[in-house]
Amino acid sequence: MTERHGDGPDGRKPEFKPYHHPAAGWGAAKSVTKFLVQEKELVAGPQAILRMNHENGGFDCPGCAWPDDTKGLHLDICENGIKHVAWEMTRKRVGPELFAEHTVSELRKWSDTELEAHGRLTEPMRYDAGIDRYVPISWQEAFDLVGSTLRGLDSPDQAAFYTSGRLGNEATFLYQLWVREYGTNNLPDCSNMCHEASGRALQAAIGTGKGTVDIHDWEEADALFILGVNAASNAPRMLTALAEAYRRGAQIVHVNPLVEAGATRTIIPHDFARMATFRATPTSTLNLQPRIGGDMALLRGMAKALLEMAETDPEALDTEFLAAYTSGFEEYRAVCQEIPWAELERQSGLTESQIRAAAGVYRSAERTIISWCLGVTQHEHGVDTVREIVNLLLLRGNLGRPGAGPSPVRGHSNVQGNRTCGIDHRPSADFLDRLAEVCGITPPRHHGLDTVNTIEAMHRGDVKVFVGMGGNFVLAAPDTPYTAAGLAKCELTVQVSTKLNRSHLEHGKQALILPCLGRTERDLQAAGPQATSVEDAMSMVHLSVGKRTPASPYLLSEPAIIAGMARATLPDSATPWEDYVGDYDRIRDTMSRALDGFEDFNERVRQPLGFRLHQAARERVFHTPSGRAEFSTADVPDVVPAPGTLALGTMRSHDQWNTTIYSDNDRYRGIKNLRTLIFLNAADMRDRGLSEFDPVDITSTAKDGTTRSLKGYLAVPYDIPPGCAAGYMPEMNVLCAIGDYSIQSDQPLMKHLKVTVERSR
Ligand SMILES: Nc1nc2c(c(=O)[nH]1)N[C@H]1C(S)=C(S)[C@@H](COP(=O)(O)OP(=O)(O)OC[C@H]3O[C@@H](n4cnc5c(=O)[nH]c(N)nc54)[C@H](O)[C@@H]3O)O[C@H]1N2
Ligand SMILES: Nc1nc2c(c(=O)[nH]1)N[C@H]1C(S)=C(S)[C@@H](COP(=O)(O)OP(=O)(O)OC[C@H]3O[C@@H](n4cnc5c(=O)[nH]c(N)nc54)[C@H](O)[C@@H]3O)O[C@H]1N2
Ligand SMILES: [Mo]
Repeated sequence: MTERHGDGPDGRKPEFKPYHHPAAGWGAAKSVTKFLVQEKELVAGPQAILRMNHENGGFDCPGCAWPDDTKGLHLDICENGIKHVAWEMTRKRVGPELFAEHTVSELRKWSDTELEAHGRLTEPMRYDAGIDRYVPISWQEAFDLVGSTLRGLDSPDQAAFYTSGRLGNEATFLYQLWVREYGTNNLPDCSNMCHEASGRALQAAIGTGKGTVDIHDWEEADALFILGVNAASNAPRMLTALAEAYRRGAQIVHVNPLVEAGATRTIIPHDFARMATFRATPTSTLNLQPRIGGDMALLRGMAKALLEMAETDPEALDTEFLAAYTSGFEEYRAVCQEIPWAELERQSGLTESQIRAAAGVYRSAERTIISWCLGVTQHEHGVDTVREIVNLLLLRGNLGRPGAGPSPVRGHSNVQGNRTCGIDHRPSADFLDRLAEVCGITPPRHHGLDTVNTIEAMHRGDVKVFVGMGGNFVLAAPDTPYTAAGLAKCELTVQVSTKLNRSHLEHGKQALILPCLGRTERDLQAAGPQATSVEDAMSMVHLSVGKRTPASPYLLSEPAIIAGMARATLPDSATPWEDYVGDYDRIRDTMSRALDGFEDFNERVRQPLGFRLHQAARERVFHTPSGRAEFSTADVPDVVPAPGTLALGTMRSHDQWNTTIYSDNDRYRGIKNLRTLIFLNAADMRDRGLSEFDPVDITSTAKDGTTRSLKGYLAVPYDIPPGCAAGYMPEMNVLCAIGDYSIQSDQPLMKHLKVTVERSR
């Protein structure tokens, strides 16, 4: 399963040439054109793209969760959003013929890129073990198989229902309703690997699981701190916000072991004059390169420096805010004073003067936003670090006022909406009470399984049915062979998907592939064409309308597939499944009664830009035990690698969407034709006697002492702090042991694997 890219049999030579151009701009335009030609979408592609992110009537970009611009400009689309849309719109098809030609064992030998490159799935398929092939099955038979298998289990807790963050709000609501009416809270989701730490930290500190700022706040901030985000590749529309911030004189501090392209300069997509003259705008005023996991020490050091300033500078702290709205400030001040600078330097990998410089920027700004992504969350101490972000914001009252606050960069386009609409393996009692009252069901009260625990339960034989609503579970999850073996033990695995992927091939004893409509496609139901809603990373909820002819006449919408499975599982259900599918307004009516903040949902979601979900913390009302924003006093963790070992972070290349690999190139990092690589500091290369592209074996050691290896990866010298290394997900998930998850968030430690690297023998 650990395939090799780039340096493989096709003989294309890997290349590495550091990138010195601005992010976005013409390189991006060229790359898009090439991609559209490859997908044979040169005509339809651009037309569809012009409909993307339009208020009223367009569809939401299925790429990232960055909010749409607010000025009526619709050209602020990005290279990677276009690739993502074109990927869904491809003319290529995977029908029953392909499955008739190839056994599953044969398909397993294909690379992940090849699997998806064959195009869109067209019909429901069932695995036939006798001939090791997928064969066509009717929708009704497929639903009946799901229903009878689920009804045959000893307990509803023997099934787990995964969600990938693409699912629209209406389908999400129906999905969790089905699962809870059936009787379990086993709702693992991609968020368990993504921003679980952010949700838990923000909930504990300020009583909301989300960031509190919106896009207008980004336009008003005078300091932006961006931690652990590769903006140019993963949230490209953020580049526009950064460039605009730079032009109005804001300070922009990037904190990342790598200096990513988005932390240098960019060409703003809608700024034609500048595009035409190749004039770039800087997107950074300061870059800090901490060691992997060093963010918390940096943040604590900034707080320490600020508290020192406050001894002589009465304006350094917002003392009124601290007194009126927070709890635990004195304890926090004490831990900041106690920790010596030498320890902060050692743990952050930065010097005292660098940390003080960052604190100076923070002190000089009236309005500060701190933004972060996976570089902060996928660590043992991810929750503590996000809480430290809040601590720092609280010191200067940077919360609940314009231009200030915490702003996590969410991943999938609707991952935030999934949580809001009920995908949570630890639902609150209030949420369940209301669901019970409004929907007339008796939801289970005990907590369910998250991603890691679902995999463990498969191995114990406690989970026997797995349903994946989108995503590519086997590759996204840690410990790839272990996860595959868990799926293989299941009685039934069901994947609702748009394209063929590895999770269809690593399946249970029985298996179904259920193909669904994509977001760009027309969704016609009894009451006419339907729209679904999504929530962006800044809590704006708006409608998304697909217009294209579906990839195949046999596709069903996600709500229809969920309702079909639900009806077959719960024949006596009082839930009006068919009515809901006939007209999504009816789902929204129920949601408006069952969910906080969704009053008059149908009406408000039809406003031109949708609506923002109400958040008490934005008004300085904190739903925490103390009724105040709470400081935390966690210790700065020890993240310094043991002698001879390195801290390895896994990340995305520029040319990939999570488990979807478009090509073996990573333009902004200067890499061509290579994914099986490891970026290393020059000193660490020298210590090991390595030169560029020398093959190395990488061995990780898990918390339980077990080891896992990848062999023959190529070493690439890179500007990364000593003791740190980086490489690509999902290939490197082979190195991430199932037991290596954070005790704070249960998130796999995908940004901090403990490895040794040595020349391949
Ligand atoms: N084109 C595209 N867009 C995407 C995605 C995609 O795959 N492709 N994925 C989407 C999803 S689901 C998500 S969650 C987001 C992910 O967006 P990102 O969080 O940007 O994703 P990664 O590629 O994992 O990059 C993590 C960044 O953190 C840095 N980093 C690693 N370790 C540390 C550390 O200890 N401290 C700090 N400060 N930084 C560190 C890495 O150098 C890298 O720049 O993007 C979303 N958008
Ligand atoms: N090592 C390592 N591992 C990681 C990470 C990391 O940084 N490092 N990041 C983690 C993160 S942040 C995340 S979010 C997960 C991502 O985990 P997932 O969400 O599970 O994975 P994706 O690659 O986004 O899923 C791609 C598949 O979704 C299906 N799909 C696409 N569009 C649709 C649609 O509209 N409907 C349906 N039903 N299916 C669709 C297609 O079949 C496609 O093959 O990976 C995690 N894994
Ligand atoms: Mo994510």
